[in-house]
Amino acid sequence: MSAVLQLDAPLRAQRRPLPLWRALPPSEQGLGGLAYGGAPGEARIVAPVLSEGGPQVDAWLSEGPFTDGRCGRVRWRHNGRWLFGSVELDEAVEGVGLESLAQRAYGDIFATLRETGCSHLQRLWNYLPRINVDGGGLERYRQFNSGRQQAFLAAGQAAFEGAPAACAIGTAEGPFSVHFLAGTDAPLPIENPRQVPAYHYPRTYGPRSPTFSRAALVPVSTGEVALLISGTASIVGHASVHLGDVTAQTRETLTNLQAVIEAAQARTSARFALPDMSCTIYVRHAADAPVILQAFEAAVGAGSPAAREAVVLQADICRAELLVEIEAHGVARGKVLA
Ligand code: 3EB
Repeated sequence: MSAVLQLDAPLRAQRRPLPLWRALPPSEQGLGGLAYGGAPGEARIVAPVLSEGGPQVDAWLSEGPFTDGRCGRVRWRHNGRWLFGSVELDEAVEGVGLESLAQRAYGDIFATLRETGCSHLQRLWNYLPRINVDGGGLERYRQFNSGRQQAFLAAGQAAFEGAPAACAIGTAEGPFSVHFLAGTDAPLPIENPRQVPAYHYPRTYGPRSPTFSRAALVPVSTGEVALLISGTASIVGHASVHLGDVTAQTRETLTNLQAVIEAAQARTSARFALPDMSCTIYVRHAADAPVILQAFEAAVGAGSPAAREAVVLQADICRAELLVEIEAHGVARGKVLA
């Protein structure tokens, strides 16, 4: 296949059960997949899967041929237009804390972007063991934020406006891992008017602010646009709201998702609706899953694609008081507006 064709290669997302995906030959596994409930050797998300369908994969598909490679600790696959990569680091093996770990991981990620020509991050997924635990005077999530922002600045990457869409989730076990989707073209970052941009959170949330935008619009083929929505929680302005009330937190999260979708609508002719999107729901306490799902289904409709395909995971959220976080992605016909 010629390089010209690869530059037009479309990007598609497909969610399917992990056993089905594992049975595919590597040539049909696309760029790669995030394996919720996966095993070592996969881009695994080490979190108990609470949804009925069991472990699932979010596969990111494009046209081959693909090239596989490594850059530092990053393992990647690309086709010249799109790239999916993963880096997993074990603190015990590396012998450094999360701040340095994040700097190493992101340093290798930025080297990968430079080496492959897929220079623009579209979406990042961060998984941190014991995210809310104190790491010697600073919460581990805040240590991660310090290392991440410093790595962005050191690489000359946009650490504030223009930061990529992301999530940062806590796991009980497993390595520190970052998975990422990159491409040759810059996405259009989207903010939520109900929330202070995370990269402008005040110092009370840690010495360096988180580095992410609320969502990204990504042209994925001629006439198709993806909306990639970052992890979204019960935060208004910069404050966590509805402390201790899991139903109210879920509703506020859904209101935030709706607000992000509306903000994105102003920048694209594509029409997005949460009931048609692939959602991942992170639940701090497994016992809360039924009420969270009830509020979620009340919003998207019990029979909707979003309700049928939602992946529910037991995991920690980046602020100790947050009980739920939801992320979503979808594709629709249209263009990103200039
Ligand atoms: C928030 O809105 C909730 O640090 O990359 C959501 C999405 C959150 C991404 C990140 C954190 C991150 O601040 C937490």
